[in-house]
Amino acid sequence: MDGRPERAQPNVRFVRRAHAHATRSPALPLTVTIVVITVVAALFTGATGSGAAVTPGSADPSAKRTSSAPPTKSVAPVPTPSPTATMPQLPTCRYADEPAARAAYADWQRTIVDTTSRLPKGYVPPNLVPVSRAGVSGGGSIRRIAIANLKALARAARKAGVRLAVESAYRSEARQHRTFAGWVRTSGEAEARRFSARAGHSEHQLGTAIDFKAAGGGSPWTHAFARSRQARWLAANAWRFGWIQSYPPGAETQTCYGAEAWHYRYVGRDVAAEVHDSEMTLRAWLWAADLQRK
Ligand code: DAL
Ligand code: ZN
Repeated sequence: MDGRPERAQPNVRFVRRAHAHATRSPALPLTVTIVVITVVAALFTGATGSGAAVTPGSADPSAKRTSSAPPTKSVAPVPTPSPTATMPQLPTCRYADEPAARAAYADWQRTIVDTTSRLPKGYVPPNLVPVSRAGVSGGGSIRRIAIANLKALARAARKAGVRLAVESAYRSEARQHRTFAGWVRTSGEAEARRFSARAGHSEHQLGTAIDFKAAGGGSPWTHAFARSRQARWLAANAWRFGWIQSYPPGAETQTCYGAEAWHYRYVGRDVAAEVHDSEMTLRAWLWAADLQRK
């Protein structure tokens, strides 16, 4: 490979995991889910933008990027019948600057921030505290509401012999602006948009997103993190502690971003369990939940 990850399969469904092990009944009643998803898809229909590009990256434009793509087989659609089997194909990703839905600080679990939706200017989440309070090494801050479950996640990982650290956490809008601009300088804007959010559009600005890495390791996007024990443990277990992988393999035609095995957003254990069981991407679940005013 030339340092870039493989392209993932286009035309995957709204669902995100081939290996999902749902243990609860679906989060939404079947008919409601199908109607809601159909409406969401209709909203996206006709959207324009680039699709299935996959490139790792995040905080540090100066970091040399090498492959960190997950194995292609991990992007297969769900193999067994489920409520999601009748869902429409993923919409094409889209770029816009529409005001984010549910942007109140108290609505942190359901705030929609993506390539379409932009957080308000001056958005600075309250009660940011160092991630070290959760007993995790690495720098940065997150909202205090996420600390207990970050601590629980890190403890469970350690028990399983998996040592995690934080590469990047909260970013102000100004910092996200610098980060994106740095990537534009090194990669060009079209390429940068495939792995870095424009200012106002990053989940890191919520103070509830973390880029994980291996303790003692380098930046996750430069060390084949996707195939590491840390990434595999997170993919299987993070949701139990309220953390959801925002950009899973196979969803780039929807999210605009390639798989980021390191990027997790805290949404609380209740919402995380629903998202996990729905087999939808976090983005699709949030849009559906917003339509349903859930
Ligand atoms: N890498 C993710 C998309 C971000 O920049 O927020
Ligand atoms: Zn990230």
